[in-house]
Amino acid sequence: EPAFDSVPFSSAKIGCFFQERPVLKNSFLEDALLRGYVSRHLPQEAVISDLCAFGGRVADEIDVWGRDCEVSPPQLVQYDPWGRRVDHIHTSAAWKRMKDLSAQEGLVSIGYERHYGEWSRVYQMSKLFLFSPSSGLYTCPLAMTDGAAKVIESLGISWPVEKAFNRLTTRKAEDFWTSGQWMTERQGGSDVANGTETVAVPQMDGSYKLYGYKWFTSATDADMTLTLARVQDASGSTTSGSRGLSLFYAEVCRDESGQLKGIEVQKLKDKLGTRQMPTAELLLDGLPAYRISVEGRGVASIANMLTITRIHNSLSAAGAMRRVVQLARDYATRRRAFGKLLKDHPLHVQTLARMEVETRAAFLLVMEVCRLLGKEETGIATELDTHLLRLLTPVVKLYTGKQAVAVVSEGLESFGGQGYIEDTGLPGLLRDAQVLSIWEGTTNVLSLDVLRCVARSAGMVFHAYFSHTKSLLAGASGVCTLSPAVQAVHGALSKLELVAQDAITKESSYLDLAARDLAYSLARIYAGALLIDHASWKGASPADTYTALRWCEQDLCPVATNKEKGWYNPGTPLHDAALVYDQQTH
Ligand code: UCC
Ligand code: FAD
Repeated sequence: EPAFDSVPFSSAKIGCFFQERPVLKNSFLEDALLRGYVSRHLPQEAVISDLCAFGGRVADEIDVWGRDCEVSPPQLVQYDPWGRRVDHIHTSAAWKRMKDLSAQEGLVSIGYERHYGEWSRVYQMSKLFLFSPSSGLYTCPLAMTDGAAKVIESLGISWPVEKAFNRLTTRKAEDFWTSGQWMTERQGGSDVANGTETVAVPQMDGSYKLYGYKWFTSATDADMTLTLARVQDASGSTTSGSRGLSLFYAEVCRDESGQLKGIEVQKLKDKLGTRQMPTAELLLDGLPAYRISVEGRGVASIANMLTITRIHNSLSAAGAMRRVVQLARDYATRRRAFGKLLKDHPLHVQTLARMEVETRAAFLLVMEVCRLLGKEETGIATELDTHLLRLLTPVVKLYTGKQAVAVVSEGLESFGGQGYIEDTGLPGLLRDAQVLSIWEGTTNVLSLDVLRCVARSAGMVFHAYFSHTKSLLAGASGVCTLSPAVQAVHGALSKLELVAQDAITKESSYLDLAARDLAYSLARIYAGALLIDHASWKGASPADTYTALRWCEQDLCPVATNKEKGWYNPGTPLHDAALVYDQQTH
């Protein structure tokens, strides 16, 4: 009989082999593209050392807090033991710590201090990019906080929002406020113009009281919010549609008896992901508020918030992709199958390489939008830059949101069964990615937004798009290793030009049907040009060139391909509907 010690399984010993876990390292040092991008555009020593230190802090300290946020989700206590309404949303200690950290690290304020001029947004967003996948979704309140600060700045920093602006953009943890963004009601989150029922009743002192039901309010532990409502006139009537909507600022605070002023928290939503963060349904029952837009300009005035939160959304998408790739490549150096490490299986590494290409493209798209935003905010944007920012914001949001789900899902598979196990922390990445294509405008709604901004600019956004893409390609004209990629993008641009013409003149009825493919084409072509541009920079690596070549091998202009196939012909919607609602019995 073998000696007890050599028996591999017993109640005292559950086998000899234990798989090493994937290790999260300093995400700044681990990310060649991020480091390259920052060295190229923002080589200041203070920035690089801050990002490096923060990357280390995220791995060594913050990531655990993020996990704590997931395992200790918020809870709503509606009543005290004696039956009095209290509406307390209890959040974890880790969630609260994230708030302090966010202020101290300047995760919002960097964008407003503007110490690095036009590159301040790139700096801020690079830091958020490192933070995002470990933040326990604290990036959600930060996105709305940033968006609210942007709206206030654009409308003018004066009473009654001056104090709020200072608090939203402070580095002092004790003063820092976060903001909500309450736009969605029961009837519509996309169609805000028809879905908003909330009314604003004017008060003698010029303020308002809001009455309505906000169906989705995220990070509801916020200190203030921006929200939409319809002003009631003296006869009690309101104006319907978008023209009836105005923008309001409200503080979320309690009266002397401890009750929320004018708000009842009806419930916390039970969500697929984003569980770290409270998302509530709120009854507004006389919420004191100030109108901060011109009457009837609510949607146009909150659009600045949408721009910022959509950029944050894109950043989170790219950040989730980067995180799963970093963990997957580390794991491939620790896990063996069929006699060798996963990293030595070419098919596995091919899979990781494809994820890496997607991640790099997403990163450059996001940083491009941040670059343009930075120019706009420092007053040096050309007309072309402004048009490009308007066009690319929804394009990048919708594209990266979708790709994040695909890449993170693939990433989970690279851990095998462990990718499906909750306490590894991996499944949460996928759950949280799924929301990125829903909130802040769904894929289709943003695709239609692209069409609208093309039509409303009389084609100027396309002019900006084509001329900037071509100028990026021109910079790489002497680099022969990149020429297949350059040719591919040129070819795709020529095809796109035909569809663009239709979109500008609005003469073609197929455009709505082509909207999603058009947006994808805009994203893929632009990402191709950015990858080429980055690969032609003097500090670029062979991996940068390889990424550009690989990216440009795909169909860069699916809208032209599908148009040629007849997918947008007038009969197609009927066929689609017949397929979707097929009732044929056999
Ligand atoms: O979902 C939410 C989540 C909160 C959590 C935060 C997460 C952040 C990321 C964190 C990562 C971890 S908050 C709710 C978000 N809701 C949406 O995104 C709404 C989606 N629906 C749309 O975007 C629609 O297209 C609407 C609501 C904007 C359509 O409204 P209208 O009123 O029908 O549209 P109009 O008439 O076209 O636009 C009214 C005005 C126009 O200005 P004028 O009158 O000057 O021409 C438009 O040009 O608003 C202007 N406008 C815009 N301007 C509309 N959209 C934009 C835009 N995107 N940029 C600039
Ligand atoms: P609908 O508008 O009903 O859309 C349903 C489907 O129809 C989608 O696939 C959409 O793409 C499609 N569709 C709609 N219109 C068209 C069209 N014209 N053409 C083609 N397709 C179309 N909102 C806030 O205001 N504040 C928050 O803090 C907030 N937090 C949220 C948190 C979470 C976790 C979630 C999931 C949502 C949150 N939302 C918030 C709401 C979110 O913004 C909306 O759910 C979203 O904008 C979609 O609106 P909807 O739910 O009404 O969907």
